[in-house]
Formats: sequence, C-alpha cells, structure tokens
Amino acid sequence: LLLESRLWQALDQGEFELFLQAQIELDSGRVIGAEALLRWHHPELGLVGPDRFIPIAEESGLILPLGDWVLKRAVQLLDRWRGMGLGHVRLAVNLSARQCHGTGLLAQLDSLLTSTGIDPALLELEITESAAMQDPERSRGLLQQLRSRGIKVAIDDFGTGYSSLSYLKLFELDRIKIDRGFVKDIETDPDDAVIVAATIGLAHALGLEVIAEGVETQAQASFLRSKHCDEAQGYLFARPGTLAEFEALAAAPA
Ligand code: G
Ligand code: G
Ligand code: MN
Ligand code: NA
Repeated sequence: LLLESRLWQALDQGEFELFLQAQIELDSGRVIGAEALLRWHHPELGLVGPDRFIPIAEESGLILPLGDWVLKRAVQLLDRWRGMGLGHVRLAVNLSARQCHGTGLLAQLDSLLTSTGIDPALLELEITESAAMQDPERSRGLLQQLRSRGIKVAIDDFGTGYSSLSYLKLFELDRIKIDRGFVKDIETDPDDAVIVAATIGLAHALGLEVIAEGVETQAQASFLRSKHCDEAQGYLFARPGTLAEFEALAAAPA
C-alpha cells in the first residue's frame, strides 16, 4: 500500500533510474551491449528493485506510462552512446505483459526511432515466455511488427515456461536468453550441462543467437564458450550498475 500510493508520484518526481548490466561477447570478451534494469529511488526506503514494484505497477496500470519512460530513456542512452564512441553498444529493455498486449508500443517506438535516427538493431526488446504466452497470436503479430522494423527480439528466462519449444516455432526471434537457473549448477549437474549445451545447439540450428544469464564464475564462462554460446551476462563480468559505471566498462579495452 505504501509503495502503490507513492508509485504514481514517483514517475512525476523523477525517482526512477535505469541501471545497466553489461553483456559480453564470449569470444572476444568485449562489452557488446547492456540490459536496462529499472530501479526506484524511494525517498524513505532507498533503492527499491523491480521485483517489489513491477507487479504493483502492472496491477495499477502504471506500467504503461512507466514502460513508456523506460523506452524513451533507453533510446536517449543509445543516442548518447553514439556521440561518445560507443555507437556499437546494444541496449536490451524488458517488456511487461501489459505493454505487449496494449496498443501504443509500436507507435511510440516509431516516433522515438525516427526522431533520433537510432539504428533499430541497437534496440532489443526482451519478452518473457509467460508474457508472450498470455496471448500467443497477438504476441506473434507484435514480434513480427518489431522485427520488420529491424528491432531485435529476445526471449527472456528461456526454459522456465511451459511451452518453450512450441514458441520457437510460433515466434520470430533473434535471441534467446538462457535462464540463470540452468547456468547456476552447470559445472556440477550433468543434466544442466546437457540442457544448456543442447539449447545452444538448437538455437543456433534455428538461426538464433544465445546469451546465458547469471554467469558468476570463470568455469561457467569457459563451459559456455566451449559450447559456442555467443554472449554472457552476470556478476562475473559486471553487476547491474549506474550509467557511469557501465560506460567506463564499455569504453575500457577488453
Ligand atoms: O536486477 P533485477 O532485480 O533488476 O530485475 C528483476 C526483474 O525485474 C527482472 O526479471 C527484469 O526482467 C524485471 N525488470 C527490470 N527492469 C524492468 C523494466 O524496465 N520493465 C519491466 N517490465 N521489467 C523489468
Ligand atoms: O530480466 P531478468 O529476470 O533476466 O533480470 C535479470 C535479473 O538477474 C536481475 O534481477 C539481475 O540483478 C539478476 N542477475 C544478473 N546477473 C546475475 C548473476 O550473475 N547472478 C544472480 N544470482 N543474479 C543475477
Ligand atoms: Mn531480462
Ligand atoms: Na531473465
């Protein structure tokens, strides 16, 4: 209740911030992108993570204006990076179910991309299996529309839903994000190792790129590299951090 009543004001008062977590190309070790992860600077509670307010924002409808803000800010960042020698860096944004099934998303993206002239391929939208499957036909249409504009589409938390394989067929995608639940025990659990290796092989055979989430150790990174996983994200490389922290990392030599 405390959070909900403050949440609408928070957007007006500029209390949200995009944290960024680096995404690494495994072959080169280079920072090739970032995932935008929303944070709320609550005046009394301090930094509040999305797990605490996204569900409330979804319930109350605030997720739509908040999602608009996130996309606007994301395109601003791409524009900024272009001007500072980081024009190759991609930015991934999480979409909520309400955003996917609403009507304003494509128009907003068109307007943001035309007004800045940003290469649409630098923007990636992450959709979870569960959000996509709430209305599969509608999601299918949306993903087609996004990709026809050159915007990249990734399936988040891959492998945790109920129909992972069926929507590889249903949806046009660019990338899958292997959920960190499979990566965690990759070194000790032979089943997880097999699942991850097979998922990478399957994705590649379908022409999709693969990023592994939650990579925390060198051994996990080595395993993923040996299985030709394209990219990785996790505490081993960087935690979600401020814009300044991310830019310093992205500008440093690999
Ligand atoms: O770092 P982490 O605790 O930030 O993120 C927790 C969850 O919140 C992740 O599953 C992520 O998908 C979600 N999340 C982070 N930022 C956003 C956002 O801008 N919009 C939506 N819809 N979800 C987000
Ligand atoms: O959208 P998604 O659920 O994938 O958001 C990523 C979430 O995973 C965020 O909450 C982020 O803080 C968290 N995260 C990112 N890297 C790591 C990691 O290496 N280990 C763990 N345990 N969590 C991570
Ligand atoms: Mn995500
Ligand atoms: Na995820």
